[in-house]
Amino acid sequence: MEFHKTPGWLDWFASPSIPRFKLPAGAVDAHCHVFDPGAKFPYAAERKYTPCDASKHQLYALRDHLGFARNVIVQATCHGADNRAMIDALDHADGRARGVATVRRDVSDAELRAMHDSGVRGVRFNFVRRLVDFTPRDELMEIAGRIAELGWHVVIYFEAIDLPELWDFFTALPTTIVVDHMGRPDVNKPVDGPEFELFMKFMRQHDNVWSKVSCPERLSLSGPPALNGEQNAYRDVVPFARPIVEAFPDRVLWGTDWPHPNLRDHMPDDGLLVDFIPHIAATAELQRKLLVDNPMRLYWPESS
Ligand code: 0GY
Repeated sequence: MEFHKTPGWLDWFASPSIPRFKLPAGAVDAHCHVFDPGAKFPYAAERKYTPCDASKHQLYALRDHLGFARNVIVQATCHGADNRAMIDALDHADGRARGVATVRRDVSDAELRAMHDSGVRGVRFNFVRRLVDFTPRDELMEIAGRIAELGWHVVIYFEAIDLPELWDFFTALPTTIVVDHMGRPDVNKPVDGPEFELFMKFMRQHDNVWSKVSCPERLSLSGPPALNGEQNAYRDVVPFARPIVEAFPDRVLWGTDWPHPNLRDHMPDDGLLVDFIPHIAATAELQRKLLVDNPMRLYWPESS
């Protein structure tokens, strides 16, 4: 079956710059996707978009180009609960990739065990309305209970405005919880306002909650790095990401989000995204925790 990407979507940046910021040895890109290709791994009927092809080989070439050692590949909504593209990428990573799957209530224990053997260590629950249809909370809670027994965690993706309504469900989850992209703060609102303060409280009060301080390109209104230097790169995201890194240095992760599905206005140069890291993690110690120690503890505990 042939698939055509959603009209108006940008392709991923084909020739990313070499980052000026040198990643610490063993750094993990803890949020990326594969779309390898639709003819081989068909997209879900219920998807809200069709991405462009982005193969595992291209992902691993980017990993090496940017200076990462490992990847965490996150199931994207356009694949629904068919995890084959992600698992195939894990199976071809020489142990250098772990995965986060999407499963439904009918997944069998044998399927979960096989995913574990391929390197899956979490499931993703998505609450972003433009990306997914509603899944009943009792189904998600049942899945969380089952994957907790495997030592997996739950990755949650939601928008800041929805946190009050999701709070009781999130705080009842029995696993480590990893929030995608800081719970998508609205960077137009004040960093000391009630919305972002609720997110900080969520992390402060629950030490099983981690955050990916990723995706400035999705959150920023001020935009990409100026051509004359990185000073202004996504500067409006810094006041949100930096306090998270500084307050919770042992519970933050970072990822490129390659190949950046769902972007229409601006496609980031992944090298410049890496150059954004020292703006939010200013010291070598914070950088090592963010990029090496934390993702290794969560995804490769046997080697950390
Ligand atoms: C992301 C963000 C997005 C898309 C998905 O699974 C997805 O479709 O994650 C988005 O559109 O914000 O994490 O890649």
